[in-house]
Amino acid sequence: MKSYFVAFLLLASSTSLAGAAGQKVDVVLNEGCMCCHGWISHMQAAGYEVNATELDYDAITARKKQLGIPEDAASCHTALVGGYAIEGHVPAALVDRLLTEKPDAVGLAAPGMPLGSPGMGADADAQPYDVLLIGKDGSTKVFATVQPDRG
Ligand SMILES: [Cu+2]
Repeated sequence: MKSYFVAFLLLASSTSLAGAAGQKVDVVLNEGCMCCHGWISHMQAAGYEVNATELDYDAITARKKQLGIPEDAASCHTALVGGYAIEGHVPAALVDRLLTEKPDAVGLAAPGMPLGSPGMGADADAQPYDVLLIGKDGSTKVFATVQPDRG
């Protein structure tokens, strides 16, 4: 029974890596953004290949606008994965889900910088936060409500 369970876990983890393997993530971030680098490490640990470019604030804001990310959904870094925009500290598992489901949409956003989100560190007071699906018309709806890392 025990070995069966371990085999199942190995299968489950290799399956989730297969979803991300070889997927390239292009991310733009502000110079010296520590939480952005935390998110990049999180994505790399999940099997994504990350290419990071440091830009100044205005250039990043312009990139968000160009990609169709609403101002009220904005966060720090902005990424592109498989044709989708990923704004802020979105968990890798939800990026996996997006790439599997392939909705007709701009992408995902974790607005602001939620405590306990990947790259933001654990926080005992962190509250659940919403990851939004951004529509091509600029509308947003909840894609998932995430339980934060409370440490
Ligand atoms: Cu951040």
